[in-house]
Amino acid sequence: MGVCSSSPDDLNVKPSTQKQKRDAKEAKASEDAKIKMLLLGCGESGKSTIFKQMRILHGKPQTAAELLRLRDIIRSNCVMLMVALANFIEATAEVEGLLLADERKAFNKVLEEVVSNFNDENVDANAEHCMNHIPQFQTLWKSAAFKEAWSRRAETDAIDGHDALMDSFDDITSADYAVPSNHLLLSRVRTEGVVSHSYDIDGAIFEIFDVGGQRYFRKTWFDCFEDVTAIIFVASLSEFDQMLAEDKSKNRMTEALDLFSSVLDNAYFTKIDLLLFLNKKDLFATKIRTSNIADQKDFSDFEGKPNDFDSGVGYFIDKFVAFNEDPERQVFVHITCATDTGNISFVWESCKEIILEANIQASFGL
Ligand SMILES: Nc1nc2c(ncn2[C@@H]2O[C@H](COP(=O)(O)OP(=O)(O)O)[C@@H](O)[C@H]2O)c(=O)[nH]1
Ligand SMILES: [Mg+2]
Repeated sequence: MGVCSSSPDDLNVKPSTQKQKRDAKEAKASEDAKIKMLLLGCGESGKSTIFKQMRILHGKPQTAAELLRLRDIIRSNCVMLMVALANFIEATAEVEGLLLADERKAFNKVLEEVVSNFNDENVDANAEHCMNHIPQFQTLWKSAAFKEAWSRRAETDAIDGHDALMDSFDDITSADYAVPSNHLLLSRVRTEGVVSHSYDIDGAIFEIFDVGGQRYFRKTWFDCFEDVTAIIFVASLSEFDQMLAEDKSKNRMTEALDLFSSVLDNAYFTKIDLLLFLNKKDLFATKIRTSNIADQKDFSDFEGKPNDFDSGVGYFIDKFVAFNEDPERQVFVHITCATDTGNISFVWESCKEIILEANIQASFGL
């Protein structure tokens, strides 16, 4: 995009300064052509998984070095799950009592060598623990005690969905393990600060920002709030009966509702329609069969059919959408499964159209 310098002022500046000015104008023009999209939401809602899906759909495949790192992250995720369950079992006598003699031996070894010096952020150390305790983890994952602990995972820090990793434990710990895309999408590292990536999508440059969702990371969000075209707010449907990792007295869904309300009210975003992804529909579908929404203190006003997927989803949609008091503004709701590439590809097609339209309107100042 060329910019002519024809004003008298421009003629009076030195050539190097003229060039700087021209570069700055060009940079500004290309900034304007960019679509800036934020992924916002609480920790573990699924933001980074959607960020990964964008790369699967529009970016380059993982490099060999990235795949190697992912292998270690996945092994570390297996250890994180086993530690979360072991902590719960140790503190819950009736579950600990389910351990058989050989399982108890494996359990003690894991407590002593893994749990006692565990640091969930040290991927390398955890991947090493994984490889050094394969028989113990195999024994424990099959045990009645760990099955019971998994069924009570809402009371632990276990990440829903990571049972699928332990079910593939033999593959994951084999020497020739090549990370499949479903494991890539299940892998979890906590996002710290803000990360972004640009993709050329249908001729438009989308710069997509992923942020750390836990309370202590939210202060970093403000750095990327200017000139935003679109926001995807991600909330996990399946977390209506779970407490926050960073505050065990706060229901995760209530935290998501509060955060959504503050995003809607944020002065930077008043002109932006919001795309709301009510995520983890697969886990919600399983959970709703046995967990009643009305049993949660914060949602005791639920009057829909108990154990019914549609009633539950409808109730939470109403709760989120009710925060939008501006008739000029829209909240587009999608019920998603972020680990399912087909589902995200389908949902993204309609979101993309809305975002491109919003970008055209914004560029005409509408
Ligand atoms: N089963 C299932 N797991 C999901 C879904 N979305 C995210 N996850 C998993 O939930 C965990 C947290 O997701 P992540 O994207 O890291 O959350 P973030 O903290 O919001 O970035 C990861 O292990 C994901 O694989 C979903 O729709 N279904
Ligand atoms: Mg993340």
